[in-house]
Parts: sequence; structure tokens; C-alpha cells
Amino acid sequence: MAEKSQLFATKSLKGLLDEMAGDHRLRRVLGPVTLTALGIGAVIGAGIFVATGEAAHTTAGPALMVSYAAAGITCIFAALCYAEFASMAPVAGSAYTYAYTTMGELFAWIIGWDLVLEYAVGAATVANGWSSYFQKVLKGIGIVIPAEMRGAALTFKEDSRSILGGHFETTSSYVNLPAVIIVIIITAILVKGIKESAGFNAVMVAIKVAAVLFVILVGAFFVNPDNWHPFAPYGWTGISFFGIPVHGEETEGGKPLGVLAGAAIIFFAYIGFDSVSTHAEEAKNPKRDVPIGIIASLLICTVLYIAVVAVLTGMVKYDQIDVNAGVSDAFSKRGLAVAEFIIASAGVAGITSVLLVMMLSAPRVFLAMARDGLVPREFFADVHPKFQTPWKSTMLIGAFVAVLAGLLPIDALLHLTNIGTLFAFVIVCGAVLIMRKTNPQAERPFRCPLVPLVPVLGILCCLILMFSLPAANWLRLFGWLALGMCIYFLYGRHHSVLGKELRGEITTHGISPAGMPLDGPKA
Ligand code: ALA
Repeated sequence: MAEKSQLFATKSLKGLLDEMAGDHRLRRVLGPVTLTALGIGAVIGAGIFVATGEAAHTTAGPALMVSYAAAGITCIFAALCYAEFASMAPVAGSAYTYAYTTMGELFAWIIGWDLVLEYAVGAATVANGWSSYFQKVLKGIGIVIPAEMRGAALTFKEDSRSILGGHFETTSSYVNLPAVIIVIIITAILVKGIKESAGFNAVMVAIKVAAVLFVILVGAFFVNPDNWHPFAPYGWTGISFFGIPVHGEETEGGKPLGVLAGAAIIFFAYIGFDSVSTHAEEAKNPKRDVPIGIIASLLICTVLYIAVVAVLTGMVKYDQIDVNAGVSDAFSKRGLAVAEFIIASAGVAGITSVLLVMMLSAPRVFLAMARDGLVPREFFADVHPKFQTPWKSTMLIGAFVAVLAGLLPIDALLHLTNIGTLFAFVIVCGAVLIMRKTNPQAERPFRCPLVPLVPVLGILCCLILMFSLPAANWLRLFGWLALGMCIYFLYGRHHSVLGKELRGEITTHGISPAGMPLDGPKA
């Protein structure tokens, strides 16, 4: 009986806030500007620099501008929900912690596991995009990496007749070496510490915002409005239900086409604003600064993105845009080779800062889960005595990301990241609705406006985008969640702090049966 109720048992909001009073916490060093910079650092990256070219060319045409607006609006709904939660429960763990206080342990596990997927697979995607731009820069100075070490070892061939939505094939490359190397370097920086990381990030953010403004301001002089016709050559939608077309066109391999399908791809460009909430524990004034960081970074990025796509599709006809490095290539096509080199270099810097924030976030989700006993605490909650970082899990995630980035192709990684993130957003929006019912009186320094409308619209928009992705992604998401379920039922359920409380195994307040303080081992 107690075991069954454990699955749906929730952590109390008060308990959560009490936990924050413990002294084994991360250092509070981040203010609103740093948090917004971390948000922008996480958001502008491979999505705009790499995915835009392919999405405009193959999926949406110039109407990709509308796709960016649609994805931006979806994120704003989710961001408002994130901000309410982040201001109420400013502890590390983001949506995982929110789910634990509203929907219970099982949902919390699912979302925590899903967030690790988002950040780790997202980081591998970004490392892959980084490698493309880095190689463009190297080429500019006459260095060419051998073909065997230049790209992913595998490629995915979509096939609507296959039950798995397609199959992987080997390529002529053994490993994407630049991607693996950058992941190792970032891992080392993150083990050393958050303060240094935030400073490094600020420089990168300045460079990439300058690059994006350069693209918009210089590119605007080369726009030919004729290139915007036809505006939506692939249609306005592109929705399928587990591979069965519902609205809009599809490729022969079963990949949806159109503005919504484009939005589902470039949604990747917005991922990252939510990671601001995973730094709540390191924020100086989390109740005020975290919502500011989330919303400000998202609004700034939406405006910049729409402007970049307008310029890009105005400079080059959509069906001639380069699918690997569309933004920098547009300048080369207009005879601006120097500009191409400048943008590629700044792109490398910009994408690096995204990688940094994504790889910073995954170990922090594990940290929150470890404090609750759902993953081994000795490993995942071990804060380094000198650097005060979760160093062991940072290195584990680094190894996982390096393997994915070295072997898998960017499109498969990108789609998987998107579906995992959209799923997390659905849960966060749902959690806000539940929390308003179960804890109506709780202090909410930031209130999501127009509840229930905004969370409900957030859920619907995310589901539509999930159904605009190729069907194979649903299978991969289910596969990842099934693996997570096995781990939960074999480990997490038996070691959960909440579960032990329910079973009466914890006798002394604040001390687990192993004699370990509930908020983790001493640093
Ligand atoms: N939004 C991030 C990017 O575009 C993940 O690289």
C-alpha cells in the first residue's frame, strides 16, 4: 500500500524550501544580468547558425520566419509557467523539482530523466554543429581535417515503411573528432567551477550577439524581396500522428513539411531559456532574478531570430540556402567572403557558450535527483571540496555527450532533443495548473498571467510541435523513458528519501537510515 502510494507521493513545498536552508548548497553568485546572459548563452547557438539553413531549404521556405514566431510563442507560454515555479521553488533541478511537488515521485523521475536527455543529447547536437562551423573556420586558414575524423560515424535514413521510421547507416567517417575534443574541454572547465564558467560565458555571449547583429545589419543591405516569393512553398502546417499524415505535406520518407514542421525543427534554437531555472540555487535573489533571466533572454532571442531569418531568406533564395552553415554561407554567396569568415568564427564562439550551459545543466538535474535518493547520492551529489561543483556527474555526462557527438548525425540528435524538451514543457505547464489547485495560498513572487489559459495553450502548442516531428522520434523518446523506468523500479524507488519516510525507515528527523544528512553528504 505504502509502496503504491510512493509513486504519487509529492514533496511538500515547505519541505523544499526548508531543504534550501541546508548548508551543503552551491555558491550564490549569479545576479539578473548574469542569469540573462546565461539564458542567451544557452539559447543562441547551433539552432540559428546551423538548423536554420536546413529548415528553410527543406521544410518551410521563407515562411520559416513564421515558424520562429510560432516556436517563440510556444516557448513564451512555457516560460511563464517556468518562471512561476522557479520563483516559488528556487532550488536546483528545474522541472524535475516542480513535478515532484505537484505530480509525485514517478512523474518527477520521468521528467528528471527526460531533462537529462534534453541537456545531454542537446549538448551532443550542439557539439556537432560546433564542429561544422569550426571546420569552416579552419578551412578559411587552410587547414582541412581528414575525412575519417570530420563527421558522425552514422547517418539516419528515414523510411516511412519501417516500423522504426528508418535505419542508421555508416558513413565514411569514424568519428566527429572536433566535436569530441570540444566536449572534453568544456567538461574540464565545468569541473573547475561555476564562477569561472559564468565569466567565460559572458565573453562568448557578447561575441555571438555582436555576430547576430552583424548578420542582421549588414545582411539587410543585400536583401532582395523577390526571394521571399513564394513565401510558404511547403504549406503552413505539417502535422502527423505517429507517422500518419494529419495535415500538410510529407516527404517520401514520412518527414512532415510546412511552417509547423519547420517550427518543430527550429524549436531547438529556443531551448536553453529553461536552464536558467536550474541555476536558481546559485542565484543571489532567485525569486526576482530567475523570472527576469528566463523571460528577458527569451524575448531578446525571439526578436533577433525572426530578423536573422528575414535577412537570410531575403539574401538567398530558400532552395539555394546551404543546409550545414546557412547563415555564414549566405554572405559567401553574395561575394562577402570576409564576412563569412567573421560570422563562422563568431558562430564557433556562440555555439561554445551553448554547449557550456547545456553541459552545466544536466549534472544539476542529477544533483537534485540524488539529494532525493533517486540516483546514487555518493556519486551524483558529491560536491567537489575545492571547486564546489558536482564534478563526478559532470565528468560522466561529459563522457556520454562525447560518445553521442562523435557517432550520431546532427538531425537525429536535434529531433530527439526537441521532442524531449517539448515533453518537459508539457509537464511544467500541467504542473502549474495542478499547483494552483493544490497550493492556492503558496507565495508566488511571480504569477503566470491568465491561468488556466496560458498553461493550457502551452500544453497544446507543445503537443502540436511534437506531432510535427518525424515519427521515429516518438519511438526514441519512449525507448529512453522505458530505460528510465527500469532504473527507477530497480534503484530509485527503493532508495528514495520520500519512500523511506513513507515506509517509516527514517527515524531521526533529517537523518536517513545510512546516517547521511538528507541534503547530501558533507562537501
Ligand atoms: N538553443 C540552443 C542552440 O540553438 C540549444 O544551440
